[in-house]
Amino acid sequence: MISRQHWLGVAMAGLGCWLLTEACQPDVPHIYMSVQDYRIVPRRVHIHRTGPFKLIMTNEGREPHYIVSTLLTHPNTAMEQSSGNSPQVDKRGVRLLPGQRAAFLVHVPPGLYRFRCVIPGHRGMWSMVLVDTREGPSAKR
Ligand SMILES: [Cu+2]
Repeated sequence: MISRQHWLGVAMAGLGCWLLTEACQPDVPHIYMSVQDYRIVPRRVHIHRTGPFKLIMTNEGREPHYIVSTLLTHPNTAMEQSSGNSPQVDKRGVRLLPGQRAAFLVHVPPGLYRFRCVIPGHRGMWSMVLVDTREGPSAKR
């Protein structure tokens, strides 16, 4: 049985890491999502992992996009603060201006998490992330 004190230590270690740099957690896999006019690449991401991962979204288009997802708004998802021009996060998701990048540290329960852009006329912009409990080779095509 794990003591409460141990859990607190783990939580504080995690927080310390979080406040320092991302280099602190070199084993955390990075998932890159390219937000374009008017699609999200890749369409599907399959993560075989129970631990945290990092999701990095970049608006590579010329239009602003507003990506909503329950993964982005989950209590165990935190956006990294960057200096300067930070993307705007709200209760639905993230607004990304052209060229903006948002990095999230994600530790969500297994499930299928959908992403879509809710700006009128941007219907083709969707993607999904499947978080699987089984550890194993990643990237199902
Ligand atoms: Cu859009």
